[in-house]
Amino acid sequence: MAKSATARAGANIALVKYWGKRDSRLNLPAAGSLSITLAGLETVTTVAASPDLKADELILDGSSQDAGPISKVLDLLAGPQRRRCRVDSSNNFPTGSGLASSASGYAALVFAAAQVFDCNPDRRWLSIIARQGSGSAARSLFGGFCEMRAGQRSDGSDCYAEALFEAEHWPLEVVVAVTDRARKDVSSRDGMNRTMATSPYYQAWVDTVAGDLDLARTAIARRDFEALAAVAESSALKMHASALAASPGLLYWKPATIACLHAVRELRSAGIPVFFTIDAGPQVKAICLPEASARVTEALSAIPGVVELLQTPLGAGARLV
Ligand code: 2P0
Repeated sequence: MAKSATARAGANIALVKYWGKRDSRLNLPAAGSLSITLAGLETVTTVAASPDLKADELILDGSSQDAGPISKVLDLLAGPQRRRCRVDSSNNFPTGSGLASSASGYAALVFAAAQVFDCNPDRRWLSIIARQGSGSAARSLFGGFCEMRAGQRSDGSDCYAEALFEAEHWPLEVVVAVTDRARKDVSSRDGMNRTMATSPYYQAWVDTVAGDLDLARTAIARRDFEALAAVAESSALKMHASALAASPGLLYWKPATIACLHAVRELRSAGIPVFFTIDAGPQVKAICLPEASARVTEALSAIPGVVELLQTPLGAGARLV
């Protein structure tokens, strides 16, 4: 008998970034991270287990892909003797271009698969499984504001994500300026491995993260926009500084990326509550208070090279459809 479930999960954007690992085999981050989950950038994934399948199959946005990475995660969830699955996953935003598709993808996968295999549905435990697919995926199990704990144990049992606040605590808006829809040349995983191995600034970057987490947690608890803006921009720029100093240097930005950063800074200087963050890709995420989103969208849409704008509030964690 085939058994299937469908789950949806939102992409998340880290305000305190994850960039580097203390264990690459178990995918344990070198430091914690803190993120917001987005309502409007979603992955919907159906997992169908069947005794007739000889191997797992993965269909991503309508085309067949190597199922190896998801097989590993399904084995962690339900053991290697589990039934094989057909996994059909689609994103409503560009895949693999610095918009956290692996995060929402693995979160939706483990959430749907836990239902199919009657596993423990505890989100903390699911985040430990999702992390082994993609570190940032642990955070997409949760909605609103989420923190990923680096943990200290070598088995990774204390390395999980947990909720800080639901989206309603502080209804921020996110405007994503897409400057390039192409898949990036260097994946996050390869980029952070290269940074760890070769950047003279890597350890300095890691050493600042715990302090940034304290600042960000406090700013969010107090809904202190200026304080959150300062720490989030600093975290993003430090992450990129460590990556730029790798060998060869990792340059994820396009000219329009930098133009967007200046535009966001100019808006904030003019009293508009907005700040930026950038992940391992050329897109700029502008985070603002809801009353500022029209102004932010207008300013970013005027920048040459911005090919698309996506606007979204914060959203809920992974859930069944
Ligand atoms: C983040 N990124 O905190 C950071 C900022 C990208 C830049 O987490 O190797 O795809 O699978 O654990 O999760 C992207 O890294 O890396 C990421 P793996 P992942 O959002």
